[in-house]
Amino acid sequence: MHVELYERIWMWIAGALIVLFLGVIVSTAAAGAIQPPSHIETVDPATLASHPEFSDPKVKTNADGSVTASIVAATFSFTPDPIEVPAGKPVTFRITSSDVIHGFMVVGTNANAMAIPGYVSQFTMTFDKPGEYLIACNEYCGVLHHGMVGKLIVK
Ligand SMILES: [Cu+2]
Repeated sequence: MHVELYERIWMWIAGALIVLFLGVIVSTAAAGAIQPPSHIETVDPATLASHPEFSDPKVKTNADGSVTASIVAATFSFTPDPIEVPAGKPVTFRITSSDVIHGFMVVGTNANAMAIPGYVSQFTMTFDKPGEYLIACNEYCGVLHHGMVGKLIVK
């Protein structure tokens, strides 16, 4: 079978790209780079009820004025709700799930993380504008997913 030179060149380029992309996937997986966003901390989702932090998830004020918000997502709500945080202070969100994968998104901000059973997703951000923000689950989690919302009050 005769294949034109340019056809052959493009076939080799396409083949090389496939090998490159597969190589990137395999190497990042092997290097352990595939993990929940920003944080590697595991927690047993089956024993959250007796966990020192997540059995009673709440907002705690630290000595330096910053705030740590521990949050548990479960079908189909977030605990605590509402979440009250101070304006202008760094808020560290620590989020996990007790059942399936949920999303935690503060609508209109950059706050967005997955709530993954077995892991603690953590990120820190500061809310400068006081007000009420909608928290939405943005990972499909079941029949009432569309109603899985919470409220963040910044004051
Ligand atoms: Cu959901």
